Amino acid sequence: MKHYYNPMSRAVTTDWMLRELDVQHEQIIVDFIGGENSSAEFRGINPMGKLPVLVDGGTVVTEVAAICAYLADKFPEKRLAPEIGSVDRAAYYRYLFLAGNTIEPAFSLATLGLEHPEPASAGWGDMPRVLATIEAMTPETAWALGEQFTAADVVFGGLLDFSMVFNWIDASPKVAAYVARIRQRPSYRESHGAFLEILGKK
Ligand SMILES: N[C@@H](CCC(=O)N[C@@H](CS)C(=O)NCC(=O)O)C(=O)O
Repeated sequence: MKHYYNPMSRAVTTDWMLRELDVQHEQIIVDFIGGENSSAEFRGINPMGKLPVLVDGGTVVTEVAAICAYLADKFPEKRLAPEIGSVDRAAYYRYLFLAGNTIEPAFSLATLGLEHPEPASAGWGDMPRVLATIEAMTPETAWALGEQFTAADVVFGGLLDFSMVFNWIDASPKVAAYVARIRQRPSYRESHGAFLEILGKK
């Protein structure tokens, strides 16, 4: 498997997932600041020109949540996804899709001081609703699905962590405590070390 990565990108999250799984892969650094992601070769792999990308044989997977979900299913023995068809699987999908579909666009607009003029038609609604949903879905203890840490924590917890690092949210005590548990994980510490150091937050 090839993982197209840069330590100052969302690929830090998929790197964390790969470390949680402890599986062999080739890490290919793409200098997107220098424009390497605009090359014909890279656009041939991901027309969005974005990181991260996972290439597994002839299969290309893009989008943080899709990569994490794909990896969790590829290595079921690592127990980073609940069983297909289980009750937990439904909650798992919610966490995975909420991050990219709802939290990210809402936060991206909010960091620019913008709000969608029609929250009822914007898929992500508005910030008060997004923050209320984050609060409701953040676990009081342990992980998103209970005692079992899963890819839902990598995706949802990873995004909350980014949000705190970049001061996008004023985290509630419950969210701050969940993110603190995330930050204790050895794989998180390995994957986020360079990123936090560059930002001067280590
Ligand atoms: N929705 C994508 C977002 C990926 C993304 O925006 N990646 C940024 C780095 S964090 C990127 O590659 N930017 C380069 C560009 O768009 O030119 C995902 O979840 O993977």
